[in-house]
Amino acid sequence: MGQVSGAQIIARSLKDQGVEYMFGIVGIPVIPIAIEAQRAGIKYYGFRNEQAASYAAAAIGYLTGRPGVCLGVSGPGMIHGIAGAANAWSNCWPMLLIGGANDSYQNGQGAFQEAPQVEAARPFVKYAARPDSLARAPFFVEQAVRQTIYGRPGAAYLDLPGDMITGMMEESEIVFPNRCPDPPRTQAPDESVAAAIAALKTAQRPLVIVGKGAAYSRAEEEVREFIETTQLPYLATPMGKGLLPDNHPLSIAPARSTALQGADVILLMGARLNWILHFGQPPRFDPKVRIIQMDISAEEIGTNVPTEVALVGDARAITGQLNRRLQEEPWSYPAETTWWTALRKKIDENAATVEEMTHDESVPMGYYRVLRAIRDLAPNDAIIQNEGASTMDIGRTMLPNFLPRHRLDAGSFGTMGVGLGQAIAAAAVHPDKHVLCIEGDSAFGFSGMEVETAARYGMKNITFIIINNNGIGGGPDTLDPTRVPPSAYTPSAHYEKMAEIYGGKGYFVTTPEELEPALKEAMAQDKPSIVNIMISARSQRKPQQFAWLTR
Ligand SMILES: Cc1ncc(C[n+]2csc(CCOP(=O)(O)OP(=O)(O)O)c2C)c(N)n1
Ligand SMILES: [Mg+2]
Repeated sequence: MGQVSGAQIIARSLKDQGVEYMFGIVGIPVIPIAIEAQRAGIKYYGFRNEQAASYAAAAIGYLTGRPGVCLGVSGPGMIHGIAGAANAWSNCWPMLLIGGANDSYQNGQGAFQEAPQVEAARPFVKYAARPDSLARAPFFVEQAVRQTIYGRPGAAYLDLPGDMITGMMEESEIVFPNRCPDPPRTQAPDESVAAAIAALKTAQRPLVIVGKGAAYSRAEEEVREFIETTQLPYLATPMGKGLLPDNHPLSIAPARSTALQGADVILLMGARLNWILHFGQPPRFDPKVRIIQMDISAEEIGTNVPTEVALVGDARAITGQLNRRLQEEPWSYPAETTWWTALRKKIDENAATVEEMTHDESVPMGYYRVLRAIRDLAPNDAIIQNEGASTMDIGRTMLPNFLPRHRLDAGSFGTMGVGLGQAIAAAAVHPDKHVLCIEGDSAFGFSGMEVETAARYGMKNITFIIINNNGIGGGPDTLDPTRVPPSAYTPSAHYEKMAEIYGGKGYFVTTPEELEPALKEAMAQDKPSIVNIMISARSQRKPQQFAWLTR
């Protein structure tokens, strides 16, 4: 025993609470926290902007079930980190933002980088606090971590003044709480489980929607058993994709609009009826649709559409309950119904349209041709990070996921700029898997400098792929600097040259002949590589009945 510093106490508390990853930028007063975190065995990743670091921390929460930490300096650093806290809030992902703060004895004096940080974080976090003393800091760390993962997951904020970080204490005087256990898997009452099955049995046109809440709760085995036992058609939300493999015969993804519009009973499994699902309302949904809603948050029940049966609790536990009930009284939805016929017809029609577009060999290329190449070269266990407007909307339909929690994108908040941070988080958690970071040229620009971060940490498993149409939804081939349209970026910008910063390799692709060889070579490099693919500014999605925009 002896004297320990505030930074040591914080680092040990974080490690005790199961924090494994920290992303951030150091400076006064948080440098010692990063150093002590590394000493405590937490993997620290120094970023180029706290926004990207905060997106990485939130992705860690989703991928691992324990919060990632974003560490930022006081004032502007912490403010940048709010971006990730807000993204975590909207996605319901655990994340812990830690902000340094001015020395507490300078409060109100106009101290260096002084800012109302706890107040600034508050609307986006479940818990925001400044420890009231160094001795009680471990108590606050445990509270913060527990709040991020118990109930509906989300972000927490801890505010640490410089004098607390550098303060010294006798180690024997500090109480370190035990690791807070993973959250209890709460179940639904038996009568609700019975009511859910009974409601499904009365459906003419049932549909299951599997969301990222179910993915977060690691419900993949239970959901697969449920879908295969009941033989119900299902649709995955963007990050619910992969909970069951996307090529599953019961997936009706290509007939999404038809399914949403026609369904008379919908079982939501960890998916919210927010904007991504058009609020569950007409004209995208049947005005009389009946909803069975499984959600971790009681407050979510009944949002936008009244709920017929509420299943409040953990998706994995409750789906297990449904499965046990189905073992007692077996039931499945018939394979030959007019509903299935309508869905299958739509699936076949859409598949034919898309297939044709993927084989269009014209120059400049279109999204579908490029995404086909990526699809065909991606290993089945690749982690797909995908953001942009059309780059993401088309990417979601074209790039299959075969495993749960293997897709990361702009999410419920529609945040551009999450891509590189999420890719780095995924590469940190899965060093043995390929991470394909497929970005619109605009999306890439938000955090493009983090290619250097990925290279610095030897993340050769990441390939950055930019689908470049000269702007936000496309821009002109030439620019007059006196009349730049708001959506335009530099035509044919050579983003791939950023790989030269770290001695990596970049590829500039303009034709279908160059495409596959460049992707293959890039994926085999021993440093992260960048493939910059020019496409037509006029390339678009196939005509949609109702577009599923996700940003
Ligand atoms: C933080 C943030 N800023 C701005 C936007 C608005 N926005 C939506 S999509 C998009 C970029 C689309 O362009 P790109 O990434 O090049 O994809 P494309 O559609 O051109 O393939 C932007 C800026 C946003 N969603 N998030
Ligand atoms: Mg673009």
